[in-house]
Amino acid sequence: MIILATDNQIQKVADQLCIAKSVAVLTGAGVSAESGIPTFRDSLTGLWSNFNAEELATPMAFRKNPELVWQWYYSRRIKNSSCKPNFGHLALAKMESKIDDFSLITQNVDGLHQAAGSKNIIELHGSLQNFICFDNHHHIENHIVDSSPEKPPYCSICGSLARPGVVWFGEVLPELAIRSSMEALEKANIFLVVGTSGQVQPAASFGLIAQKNGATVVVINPDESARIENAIFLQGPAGEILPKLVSLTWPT
Ligand code: BV8
Repeated sequence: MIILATDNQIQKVADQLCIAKSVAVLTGAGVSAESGIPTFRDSLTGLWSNFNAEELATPMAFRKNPELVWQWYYSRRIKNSSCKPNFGHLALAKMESKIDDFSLITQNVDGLHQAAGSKNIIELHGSLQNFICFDNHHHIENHIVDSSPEKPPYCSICGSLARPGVVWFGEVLPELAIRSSMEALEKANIFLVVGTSGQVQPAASFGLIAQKNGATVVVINPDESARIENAIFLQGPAGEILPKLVSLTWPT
């Protein structure tokens, strides 16, 4: 992929970033694309090619066919474990080290921002590093998860089925994640929206909320359709735009 945004366009954002007191970033599946993790709406490949992610990522799908949904998440967990943070993840970790008040809000469940060294991470949709039981959200040990590729193990406390510690469609987001995100959007001078198609609520509304609070919103995405009205658009892959933005903002 090539960078379509001009150096001049990126420099204009760098000029604002270097004087920003508070920065918030929202990432979606696109920021992990260059690490080899298919984006959420990429057609599901192989065994999953005849399924729709939004239909599988629901409590109803799990109740209807726990083995199918379990195997999908198990395969994603194995895939994620072999993927490494890319230059986009690393650039966001460096940006955080340069800005006193920095919040990284992610829709992703792959753990790559943590692996890249980012610290103040708000996981809106949970994490594939964490498994819980369906009925009571008791923690399920990773070694029990790893030893059961075909079907969900049972919770040793209440006997209900294990499930991934992610937020499914139709489930409410963690209260703390929402509260922390709103706090970050209230004070951000700049809000970067990176690698998300803006289809999933409530994250899809964060750009508008940030704008209403007076932030400059910058969208980073190779796809024009991700544009947000009255926002700056830097067209190109996150793994190339973000490192360039960081090097132009902090040249040393
Ligand atoms: C909620 C975890 C309140 C699981 C995910 C009816 C009933 C109930 C709710 C609803 C309803 N109708 C609507 C809703 C709300 C619903 C929703 O928004 N639905 C959509 C589909 C219309 N939201 C919810 O249900 C949320 N909860 O609202 O609670 C409630 C509760 C009950 C009743 C009513 C209300 C919960 C949503 C959380 C779902 N869980 N993930 C899992 O991962 O399996 S969401 C899932 O989609 C992933 O987290 C993913 O990150 C996220 C968003 O997608 P994107 O990240 O944007 O990924 P996508 O593939 O779409 O796009 C990738 C982008 O990257 C593209 O733009 C591409 O151009 C770009 N890209 C590609 N390469 C690169 C790149 N960018 C940069 N660099 C590159 N190299």
